[in-house]
Amino acid sequence: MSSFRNTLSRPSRGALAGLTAGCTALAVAELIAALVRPAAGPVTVVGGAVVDRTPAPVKDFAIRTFGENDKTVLQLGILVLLALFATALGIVALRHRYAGALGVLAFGLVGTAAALSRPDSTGLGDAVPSLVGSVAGAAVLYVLAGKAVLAGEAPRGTGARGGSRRGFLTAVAVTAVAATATGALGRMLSDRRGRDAEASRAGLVLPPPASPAPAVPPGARLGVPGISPFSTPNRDFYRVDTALVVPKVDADTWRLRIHGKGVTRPRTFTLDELLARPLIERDITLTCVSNEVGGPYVGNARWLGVPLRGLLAECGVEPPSRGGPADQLVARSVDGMTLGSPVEDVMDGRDAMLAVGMNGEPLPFDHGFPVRMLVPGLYGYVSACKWIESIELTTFAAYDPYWVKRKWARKAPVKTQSRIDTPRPFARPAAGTVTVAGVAWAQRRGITRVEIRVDDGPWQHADLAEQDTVDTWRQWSYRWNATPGGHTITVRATDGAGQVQTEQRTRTVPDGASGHHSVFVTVT
Ligand SMILES: Nc1nc2c(c(=O)[nH]1)N[C@H]1C(S)=C(S)[C@@H](COP(=O)(O)O)O[C@H]1N2
Ligand SMILES: [Mo]
Repeated sequence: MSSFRNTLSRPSRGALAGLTAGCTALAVAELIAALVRPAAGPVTVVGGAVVDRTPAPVKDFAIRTFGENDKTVLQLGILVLLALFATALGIVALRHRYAGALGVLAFGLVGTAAALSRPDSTGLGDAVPSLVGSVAGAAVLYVLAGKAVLAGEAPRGTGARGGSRRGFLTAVAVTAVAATATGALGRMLSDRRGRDAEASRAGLVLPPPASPAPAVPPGARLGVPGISPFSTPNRDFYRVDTALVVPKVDADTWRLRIHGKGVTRPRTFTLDELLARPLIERDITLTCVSNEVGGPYVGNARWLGVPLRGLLAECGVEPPSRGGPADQLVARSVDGMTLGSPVEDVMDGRDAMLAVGMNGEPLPFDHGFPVRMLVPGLYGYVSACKWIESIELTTFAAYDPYWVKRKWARKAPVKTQSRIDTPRPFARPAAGTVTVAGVAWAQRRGITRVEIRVDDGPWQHADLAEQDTVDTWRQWSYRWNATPGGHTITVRATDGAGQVQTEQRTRTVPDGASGHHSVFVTVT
C-alpha cells in the first residue's frame, strides 16, 4: 500500500485529473456533434482548420511523407497535443483551480473558432459541441483538482490520507467510465447515420448506360509484371481530399442544385431524376495536381454518369463562346469544398459528367458517393468534385474556389507525363534483357510516342500498347539490354498534339509538376 501511495506524486495526481478532464471534454463534444452536427466534432474541425491553413509546400510535404495516412497522422498529432496540454493544465489546477478550469475553457474557444472558420460552417450551431464539451471538462477539472489536493494534504498515518486518496481515485475512475460511455454513445449515433447512407448505397441499382464505353482493345494491356494495370481497381484507386471524416451521404435525401449567372432555368435534381436520364460510360484517367513526377496519384477507371453539357444546357447555360455570361462553373460538396472549372471546357463536347458509377459499382464513399463530377483533361482539384451538392455558374473574376485561394492556379489542364513502373528504384536486376515498362498520360490529347534513355545515351522508342481513348493513360514497354553496373533510366512521352514532355522540372504548385521521371538501378 505504501509504495503505491508514494507513486501517486503531486504531479501525477494533477496529470490524472487533467487527462480525465480532457477526455470528458472530448467525449461530451463528440456526443453533441453526433447529435446536432456530425461535421463539427472538435478533432474534425481543428484538424480541418489546420488543413485549410497549411501552406501548400507543407501540405505537399505531408502528402509526400505520409501519403494517404496524412490525415491519420494529423489527427493523432492533435490528440497528442491535447493530451500534453491537458496534463499541464491538470498540474496547474492543483495550485490554481480556477486557472486550470479557465485553461480548459480557452481550449473550447479554440475549437469554436476552428468550427466557425471551416468552409462548411453553417453558423453558430457549429460552436455548440466544443463549447459544451469544454464547460464539462472545466467542471471535471475543478472538482478533481480539489480532491487531488485533499489526497495530498491529510496528515500521514492518520488513515484520512488513504481515504482522500481513494476518494480522488474513485472520482477519476467514475468520470473516466462516464466519459467512455459518452464517447461510445456519440460514436454509436454517428455510426447509425453512416448506416443509412450505406443502406442507400447497397440498395442502389445502376441503370445500364445508353452509351456504353467502347471495349478496351486487348492490345491496351501489355501484361508486363510490375506495370500499373490498365484499369485501376476501386480499392487501389488513389484518394486525395481534405475530408478528415469521409462524408457519408444518404442517396435518398441527396439533392443537386444548379443555379447562378445565366442559369435561366435553375433546377434541383434528385438522384432518381439523374438516373432516369441517358447515361454515358467512359474510361477516364484521373490525375492529381499534387502528383510528383513519378508519383502515385493517378488512376484509370470506367465511369458511368450523366453528361454535363446537356444537363447544363437544359438549365439555360451557354458556354462563353456562344455568348454565355459565366466562364466558371463552381462545384460545391457537402463538406464545403469548392472546385472551379472553365464552363468552356465542360461544354466543349468532351465527356464531362456527373459520375454515379465507378468500375461497375456505385461510387465508393471515398470517391464521392452518391455523385461526383469529372472533366477529362483537367486535374482533379479543378474538376472532380466528390460528394457534390451544387453547381453554381459564375466568373473567374468574381470567385476563387478553395485551392485557388491557396495559391494554386485558376485553370489547370493535365500536363503530359510518363512514369516508369518497373524496374522499381534501386532494383538489382540481372544483366541481360530487362523489361522497362510503365504508363504515360495526356488526357484529351492522347499519347503518340514514349522514349527511353539509359544514362546519357540516345532516346530510344519504347513499344506502345494500343490506345484505348485520348482520355486514358497508355502502357508502354522497352526491352533493355542491361549491362552490369549502376544505370539511370529516364522516360519521356509525346502527346497527340506533338508536344514532347518537357524536361524542365517544376514543383506541383501552382499547376502541376513537370520534368522527366528517372529510376536508378544496379545491374548485377
Ligand atoms: N469534396 C471534395 N472533392 C474533391 C477533393 C476534395 O478535397 N473534396 N479533392 C479533389 C482532388 S485534389 C482530386 S485529385 C480528386 C481525387 O479524387 P479521388 O480521391 O477519387 O481519386 O478529387 C477532387 N475532389
Ligand atoms: Mo488533386
